[in-house]
Amino acid sequence: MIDLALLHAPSVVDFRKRATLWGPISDLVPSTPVFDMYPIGFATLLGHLQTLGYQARIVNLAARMVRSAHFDPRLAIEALDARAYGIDLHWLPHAHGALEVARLVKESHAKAPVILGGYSASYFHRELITHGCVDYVLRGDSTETPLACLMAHILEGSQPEDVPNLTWKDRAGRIRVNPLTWVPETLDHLTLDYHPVVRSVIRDRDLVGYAPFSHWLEYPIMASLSVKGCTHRCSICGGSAFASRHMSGRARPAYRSPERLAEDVRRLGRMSRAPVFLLGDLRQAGADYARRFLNAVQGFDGTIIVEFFRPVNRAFAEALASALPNFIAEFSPESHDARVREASGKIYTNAQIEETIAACLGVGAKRFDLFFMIGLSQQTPDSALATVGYCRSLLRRFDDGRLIPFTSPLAPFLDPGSMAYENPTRYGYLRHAQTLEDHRQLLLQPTWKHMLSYETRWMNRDELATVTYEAGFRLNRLKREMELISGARAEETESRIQEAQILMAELDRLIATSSTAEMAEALLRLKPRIDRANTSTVCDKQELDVRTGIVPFKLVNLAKIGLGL
Ligand code: B12
Ligand code: SF4
Repeated sequence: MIDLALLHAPSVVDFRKRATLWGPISDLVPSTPVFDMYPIGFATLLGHLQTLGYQARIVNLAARMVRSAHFDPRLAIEALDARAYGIDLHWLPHAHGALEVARLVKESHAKAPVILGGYSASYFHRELITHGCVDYVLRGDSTETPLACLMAHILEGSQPEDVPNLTWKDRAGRIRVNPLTWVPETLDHLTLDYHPVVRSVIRDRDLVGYAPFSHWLEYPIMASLSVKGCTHRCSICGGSAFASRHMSGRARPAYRSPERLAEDVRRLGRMSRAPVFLLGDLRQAGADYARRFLNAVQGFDGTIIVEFFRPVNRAFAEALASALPNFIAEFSPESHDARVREASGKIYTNAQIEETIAACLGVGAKRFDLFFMIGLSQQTPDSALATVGYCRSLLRRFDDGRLIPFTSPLAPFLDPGSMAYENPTRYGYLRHAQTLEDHRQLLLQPTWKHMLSYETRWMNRDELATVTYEAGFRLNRLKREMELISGARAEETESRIQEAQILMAELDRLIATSSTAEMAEALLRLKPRIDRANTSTVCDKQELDVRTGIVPFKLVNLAKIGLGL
C-alpha cells in the first residue's frame, strides 16, 4: 500500500460519452479541451513527500482517458491502494471532473481521506468541504510542507489541528478553517528537478500515468518555475498580485534563486532535448536577478521558451541571446488597442510591442509567439477584429516566418479571485456563475459559448463566439497568405472553423426548440461531427509545438536517474 495517490481528472469526467462543442477553449495550451495537463505542483509534492520517506505516485487519469477509449477511470481507481488520495482543482474548468473523481475514490475506498488543492480549491474551499466526498482542502500556492504535515496526521489517526492552510471536517462533522499561515518567501525549499518523477515512472512502470498531458510523449516540454505569485495586477488574472494576496495570503512573489533556477534548467537539459518553458518573467525580481540567472545559465544550448510580462529593450534581448542562443519568446499584450490593453492592466504602447519583437528577432530569437485575447474589458467586436489587421501590419514588417500571432477567447471562465471577477461592474463584466456548483453546471452545457461564465458590456455570449470564429478565420487566412502555414493546413483549419460555426447554429436551434430528451438524442447523433470539430478550432495547435528530433529523451541519463546514480 502506498501513502498517497495524486490524481488528475479531466474537466468533465464522462467527456467521452458526451457530445460537447468545446470550441477553442484549449487551443493555446498543450492540453486537449478536457485539460488533461496536471499542475507542475504534482512533481514538487511528489518530490517533497518522497524525500520525507512517504510512498506517493501520480496518476494522470485525464491523459489516460484521452489516449485510450478503453481506459476505465473507475477500475483504475479501484485498483489503487493508497492511504489517502489527492486531487487537483487548480484550474476551475476541472470543477466537474475533480469532484466526480473524488466520488469515485469514495465509492471504492470509503475510508481513505480525499484531499483537494490548487487555486480553485483554495478559492471555493468552504463550498468544497461541504461535499461528502471531500475530507480536506489544502489552500494556498505552496502546499508541500502542509501536505506532509497532514499525511503524518492521517497515518497517526490524529486530528490535523495544527496543519497550516487546511480546511477540514472534525470528528463531529464541524467545518474547521485553519489559518493560512504557510506562505513561503522563496522557492528554494522545493525539488524542481523531476528526478522523483523519473524514478517513480520506472518503479510503477507507468509512463502514460505520469505524463504531464496526453500528447507529451510525442511533443514533450519541460517546465522550470521561477516564481509563485506575480508583481502585476492584470484585471482578468486569477494569479495576479491582487488574487494571490486574497487567495494564497501572498503579499509578494516567492522566487527561486537565480542560480538554482539555472541549475534546474541545466538538469532538464541533461534529461531531454525537449524545450524548457521558463515560467515567469525573469525581470520580475529585478535587473540583478535576471543578470545573475543569465550568468549562471550561460551556454545552455537547448531550446528555451521565455515569457515577458512587459516590453523588452534591445539590451535585455542581447543579454538573453548571449546566454540562451536558442530562445523562443512569448509575449501577451492581449490587444492592439491601447484602451483595451490598459483596461486589462497592461500599460504600454504599440511602439513598445514592436520594439520588443524587433529586439528579440534582431538578436536571433528562434521564434516569437504573440498572444491576443477576446473577451476583454472595453473590447468591442470591431476592436477584436481590428487586432487581426494589426497582425497584418506586424507580419509585413517582420516577415521572415519567426513572428507567429495567435488569438483566442477568454474561456470558458473568468478567473475566480481576479479583479474582474471580484468587481465585475467596474470592469464591465456580467457574471453568470457565483458558486463552484454554478461553474460545475456550466461545464455540462453543450457548447463552449453556453459554458462561458461571463459576458461583457461590449459583447454578449453570441458576439463573443461569432467574433472569436471570425478573428480565427481571418488570422488563419493571413497566416496562409504570409506563408506561416501551408495551404493544406490553412484549409483544414478553415473548414474546422466553418463546421464549428454550422454546428453552433444547429445547437442554438436545438436548444431553443427541443425538450431535454430530444436534445440528448440530437446531441448523440451529432457527436461524430462535434468530435471532429473539437481540436484546434481557431488555429492549429501544432503551430505551438516545438520539434525535438527523433529521440527527445536522453535515455542513458534517464536510466542513471532511475538507478539513483
Ligand atoms: C504556469 C501557468 C500555466 C501553465 C501550466 C503549467 C503547469 N503544468 O502547471 C500553462 C501555460 C500550460 C497554463 C495553462 C492554463 N492555465 Co494557467 N497559469 C499559469 C500561471 C502563469 C502560473 C501558475 C503557477 O505559478 N503555478 C505554480 C503554483 C501556484 O502551483 P503549483 O506549484 O502547480 O501547485 C501548488 C498549489 O497550487 C497546490 N496544488 C495544486 N494542485 C494540488 C493538488 C493537491 C492534492 C494539493 C494538496 C495541492 C495542490 O500545491 C502545489 C504545490 O505547492 C498562472 C498565473 C499565476 N501567476 O499564478 C496561470 C493560471 C493558474 N492559469 C489559469 C488558466 C485559466 C489556465 C488555462 C485553463 C487556460 C486555458 N483556457 O487554456 C490552462 C489550463 C491548462 C491545463 N490544465 O490543461 C488561471 C487559473 C484560474 C482558475 N482558478 O481557474 C491562472 C491563475 C491565470 C491565467 N488566467 O492564466 N497555465
Ligand atoms: S497575466 Fe501574467 S503578468 Fe498579468 S498578473 Fe497574471 S501572471 Fe502576472
